Amino acid sequence: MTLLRTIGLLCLSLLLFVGRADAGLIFHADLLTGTEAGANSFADQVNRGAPTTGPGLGLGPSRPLSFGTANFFLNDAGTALTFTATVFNIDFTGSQTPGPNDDLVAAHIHAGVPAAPTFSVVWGFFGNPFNDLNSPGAALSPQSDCTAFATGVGGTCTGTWDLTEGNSTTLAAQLPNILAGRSYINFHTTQYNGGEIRGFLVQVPEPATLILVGLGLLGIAGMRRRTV
Ligand SMILES: [Ca+2]
Ligand SMILES: [Ca+2]
Ligand SMILES: [Cu+2]
Repeated sequence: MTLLRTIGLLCLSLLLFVGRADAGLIFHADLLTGTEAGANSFADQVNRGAPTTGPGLGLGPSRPLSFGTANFFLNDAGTALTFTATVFNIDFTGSQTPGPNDDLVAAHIHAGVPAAPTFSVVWGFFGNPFNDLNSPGAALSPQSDCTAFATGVGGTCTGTWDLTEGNSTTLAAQLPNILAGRSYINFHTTQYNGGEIRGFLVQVPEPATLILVGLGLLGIAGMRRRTV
């Protein structure tokens, strides 16, 4: 056996082992204004105006676009989806900026069926509905998995969607939608109460898996070259 062939076979067998060991799934979301859709969202500037400080829709000085990122981990058993989100230029306390238009009013995960521009709220983690039932933030008012930045405008949120939690649904019922790319995380503000930023959950291949696939393919390529 050539060295390359040995490496290739070793990587493929490691890959099978990793596949069997399956340590859960990772998802990533980029939250942007441009991803919004539907009534009263950032996409609906006919009714909500361009992003301004207010008071009043589309009134007052303009304000910077909001954005963020979120990372999710679904455990091996598929019973808990843990997430952390970081968001900029949305006012998490109502006093990070003078005007009300950028104030956070609610944040959720939405999921649903194909071909719909917006999906139903399936699990809320700030404001209404609040579905992270075992979170310490359930005792707060408003109910919240989020913490404002000490300085600057925005904050972070973290929580876990457990198997039986949900807004008239459950994680178990929504997993097929999430795995099929039909879910997004959404932050709603006073000005865009239909949604100011959102991002679809996209599954991220684990780095170890990617490296093993790459080495396995290199090994196979090496085998082919030598046998020609
Ligand atoms: Ca504000
Ligand atoms: Ca929970
Ligand atoms: Cu929402």
